[in-house]
Amino acid sequence: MSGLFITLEGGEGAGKSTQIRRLAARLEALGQTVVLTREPGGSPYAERVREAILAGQGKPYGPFAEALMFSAARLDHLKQTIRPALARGEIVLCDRFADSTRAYQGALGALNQDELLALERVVVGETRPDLTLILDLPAETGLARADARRGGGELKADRFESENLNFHKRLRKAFQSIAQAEPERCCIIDADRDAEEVEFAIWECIKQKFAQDLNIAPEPVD
Ligand code: T5A
Repeated sequence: MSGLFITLEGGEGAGKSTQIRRLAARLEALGQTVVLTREPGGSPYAERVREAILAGQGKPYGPFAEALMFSAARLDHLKQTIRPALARGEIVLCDRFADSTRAYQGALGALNQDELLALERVVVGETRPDLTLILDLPAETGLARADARRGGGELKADRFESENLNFHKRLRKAFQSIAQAEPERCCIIDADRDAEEVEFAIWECIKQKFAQDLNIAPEPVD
């Protein structure tokens, strides 16, 4: 018995947290057991690593060292949370996963992509997502949303939010390239519209991909 592993990816403020909750509710309404989790984080050890990374503690050591920190957290998250849930036949919805390392640490530059992919193979092994939803929107829009959520400057931007606009533009391109390179696994969702419309687009994608697994009745034809 093996469940489904679905990841949500995208730049800052893309709406992943908003959409992952909506998707979970729709799947639960079908009677599915859903595990909602996130990266970095998703297990007690990985949550501690998250705090350190987002506070910028890895930054002085460079992007590859940060990739190693994300990977250490991911190893534990896979072992403690993701693999056991999949083995129980549950649906794992994960807010960010290995594509974020490819995109973010890649976009920071000066990293050998082959080395990053080799690291991913070692850490992730066979536990690859069945589907990755990439929420795509202009970097400026995502950053404005993230800023508004922080109260327009009342709270400090975290380690990656505070990178410059060019970084966030490179990031968007990096996610688009991942989707182009792996169309079987990835579905690009236009996230620059109302949350309801984004939710609908995500659900269309889920139905297309998993109608049989989820026992979703086909749409009536007019
Ligand atoms: N990272 C992570 C790496 O560098 N490498 C890695 O390997 C991994 C795993 C994680 C950081 O770590 C980096 C990436 C990140 O910088 P985080 O706090 O988890 O940090 O940050 P994010 O994943 O970016 O989460 P955010 O909360 O910033 O963005 P979300 O989840 O995409 O957006 P969400 O849903 O919280 O929405 C943001 C705001 O916009 C509103 C929401 O209400 C909210 O206020 N909103 C909308 N507004 C208008 N229209 C819509 N359609 C909207 N949808 C949501």
